[in-house]
Amino acid sequence: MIIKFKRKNVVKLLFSFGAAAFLTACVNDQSSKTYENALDIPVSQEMIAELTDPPFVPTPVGKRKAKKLIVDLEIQEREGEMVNGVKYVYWTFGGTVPGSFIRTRVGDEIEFKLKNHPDNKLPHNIDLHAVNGPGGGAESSFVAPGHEKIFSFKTLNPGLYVYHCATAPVGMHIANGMYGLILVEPEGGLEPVDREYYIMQGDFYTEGKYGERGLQAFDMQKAIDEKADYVVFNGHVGAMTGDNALTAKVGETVRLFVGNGGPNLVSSFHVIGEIFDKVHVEGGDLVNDNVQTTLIPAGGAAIVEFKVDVPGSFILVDHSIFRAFNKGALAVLNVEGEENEKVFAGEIYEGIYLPEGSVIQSMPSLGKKDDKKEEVKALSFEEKMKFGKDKYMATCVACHQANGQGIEGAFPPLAKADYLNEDVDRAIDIVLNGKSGEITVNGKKYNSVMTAQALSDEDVANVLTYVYNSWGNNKTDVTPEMVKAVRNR
Ligand code: HEC
Ligand SMILES: [Cu+2]
Repeated sequence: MIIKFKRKNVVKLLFSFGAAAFLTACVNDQSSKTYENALDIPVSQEMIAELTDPPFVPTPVGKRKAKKLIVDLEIQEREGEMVNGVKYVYWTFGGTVPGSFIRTRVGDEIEFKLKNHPDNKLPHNIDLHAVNGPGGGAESSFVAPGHEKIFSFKTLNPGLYVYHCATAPVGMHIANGMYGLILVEPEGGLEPVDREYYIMQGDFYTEGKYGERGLQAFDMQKAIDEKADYVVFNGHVGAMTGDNALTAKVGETVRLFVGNGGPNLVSSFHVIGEIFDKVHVEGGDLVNDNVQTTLIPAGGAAIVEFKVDVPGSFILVDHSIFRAFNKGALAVLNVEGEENEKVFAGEIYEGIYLPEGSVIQSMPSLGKKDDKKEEVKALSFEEKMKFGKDKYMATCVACHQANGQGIEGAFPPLAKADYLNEDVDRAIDIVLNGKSGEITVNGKKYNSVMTAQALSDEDVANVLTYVYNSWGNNKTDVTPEMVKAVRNR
């Protein structure tokens, strides 16, 4: 069963890299000699594998010959932050979720050393999908805290593979973040590109619901029911937004190594405003061109490549879209450079179109807005903050994000926002009636649409009181009377 790597596959692969790569590979390098069977590829010398934290990947293998590659990976159980104020104990390969990226080439002989840090509480192991052998190495690598295990394997099949912990209860180990990617490059390496990044989706199950503060324990029942509270890229909400956004320049080709650790959900991976020029489907040899959204199974991966033609913020999402805007499956790629109006001309005309008297669409109203029971007793400031936060986490967070930081180019910030702090009646009006057209917030322009939020006067007062009393804003206390006054203007 091991003889899977046939010469015709190697040749086909080389051809798919284009004539230039093929010629250089064949003309000037002995190492490009192809073997009937990857098992016959000789290894010379030893090398310590470079391991990287997401979203970065190690140096490409290029034309290096097959080697004995030493991978030294340490399991760490450590507390991290899922989203602002929400703590979670992650179990990790190398201290990050996903675990360290491992980059190899076909024919490498991997000597895999797995260490379980003495401070850890549990035994763990590793199942690498790149292994041909029982359990993908799971049995041979089972290791207790304060111990280490060494096993070895030869990489026979090029491709992008998931690795994960396979210690019982397997689902729980994966749900706590124990997964990562191992790349096996083909003979001669993948075609060079300008930027490469490492992204991995995972679903998380916590006792509290999304955004509920404090240390959150893993919730087994929610995991069994597949009711994820968080669906995120790279272990937590906002791992690649704001200052941590991915970057590229106009004209560059970007390659994303995208994996899905699960444990449960499959990913409909999509980049808003981009088309994948190439997708290495399921991380294998098959290359599909011109793809909008690619499906990445739990325990699977894909390599996607695209050239960025225009500047802007491109949003990476799981297009099962509530996961993106309500559970965290959202990352940002910021592209800098010259505009190109031939590719995209932005807004070229705006006129008035009023079929039913309103340009701004309303969210469907769920209840009656003017409940008679309104005149109960006024809420204390603490109650307003609490209800306001709940409302914020249920309604506004999708766009303005958990810390009110917004998303550059798409959703303006509410944290330390000059626009917000300037005029409370205007802010109330925006929440009641929505907003479109260009505005400038903290020196950055936004030109988008916020839909009217169908909230009662009290809800608007609470949510804005929460916003004004968080993240460095001016501490305005917004009352239902103020909201009513704006509503009746
Ligand atoms: C569907 C996405 C979306 C949701 C949900 C949303 N907003 Fe907005 N919001 C926007 C956009 C887009 C703008 C900018 C509109 C423009 O460009 O004219 C905006 C602008 C604002 C502004 C003025 C700009 C600033 O930064 O101060 C305030 C205040 C605001 N929103 C508050 C809220 C509050 C409070 C909620 C929840 C009750 C909310 N928004 C929900 C998308 C959203
Ligand atoms: Cu484990």
